[in-house]
Amino acid sequence: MRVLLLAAGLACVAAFTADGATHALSPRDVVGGLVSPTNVTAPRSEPGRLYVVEQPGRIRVVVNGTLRARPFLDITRLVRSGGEQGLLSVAFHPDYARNRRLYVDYTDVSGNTRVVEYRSDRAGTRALPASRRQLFSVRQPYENHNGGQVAFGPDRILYVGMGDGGSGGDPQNRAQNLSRLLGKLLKIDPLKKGARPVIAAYGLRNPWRFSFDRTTGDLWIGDVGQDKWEEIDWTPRVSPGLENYGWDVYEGNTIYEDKQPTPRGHLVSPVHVYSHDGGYSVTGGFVYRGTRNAGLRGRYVFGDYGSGTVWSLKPAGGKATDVRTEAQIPALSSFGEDAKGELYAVSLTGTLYRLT
Ligand SMILES: [Ca+2]
Ligand SMILES: [Ca+2]
Repeated sequence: MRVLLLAAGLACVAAFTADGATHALSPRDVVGGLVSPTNVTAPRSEPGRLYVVEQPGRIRVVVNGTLRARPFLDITRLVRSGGEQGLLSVAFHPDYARNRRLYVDYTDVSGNTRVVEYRSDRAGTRALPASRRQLFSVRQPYENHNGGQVAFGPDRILYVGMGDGGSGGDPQNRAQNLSRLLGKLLKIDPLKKGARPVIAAYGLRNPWRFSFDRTTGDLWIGDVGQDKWEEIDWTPRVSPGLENYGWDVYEGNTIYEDKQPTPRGHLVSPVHVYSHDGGYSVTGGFVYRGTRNAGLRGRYVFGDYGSGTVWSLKPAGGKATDVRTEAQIPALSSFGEDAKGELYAVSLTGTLYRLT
């Protein structure tokens, strides 16, 4: 669905799509021709640069809007790619400018999840294959629901989203099982030698994308639903910990399996849900903290891979209010922030967009 600009040169540009809804955002192409991009991000120390993850196993660099020919990292020979498998995200250490450490999450050639550290050269032009250091791996029983997001929290710890392992309905009930790493949000201090991942939260089905608000430190998770409900989970930075987001007892706010949730930590209901009338696979996004889009400040921007709809909502007193349709982006695989907090998105069809 093509977004048509009303008129150029207006101070406030609104747009309409074929469905007739008013949209506040107009995604602008930055670069095309990417190979199945799954993620976009940047270290805080590098304004003007974006790092785009390509599902087959490459990280590409966009410098001031121009795609560099040479990949930053190429691990295609280590990666099984296709469907929900592949190189799924990258996270730069908060001290990347000094320590040159970055972390990737990918599906290996046997279909299992690996979280691995690389370091870049001093100039930051490429990641060094020989610097590879595996933090941990998790065996995957099915091809789908691999999670795949890595991101640093405000505590400078690396968080890793793990899906429930796949198939449908979490057949081995792993998401509620605290002795399994599937269906969890894990955390690990990557600078601590020999550290093992620990469970930060559980009851997740497939937290494909999650983020931390760069201003408040709050955690936002888009957890992909089963048959009926897509959900957004919100957890304030100051929280008791060990949140149970409900799956597979609950899908969204409705009972999915008739059983009791695991009585550990505390049960958290989604802050927002939408039914499969609005899509079928939520792509969690970011609270906008940039400066260019005044109307978006402080709003959480998210979307749906299936319908391509981008929405935003206003967090207020622990509730999601004023849900607004913002744009359409086909095959919306990820949102991402640049160093200054401006928002971008990638389509699996190969385009990087700036949200403006
Ligand atoms: Ca189950
Ligand atoms: Ca849930």
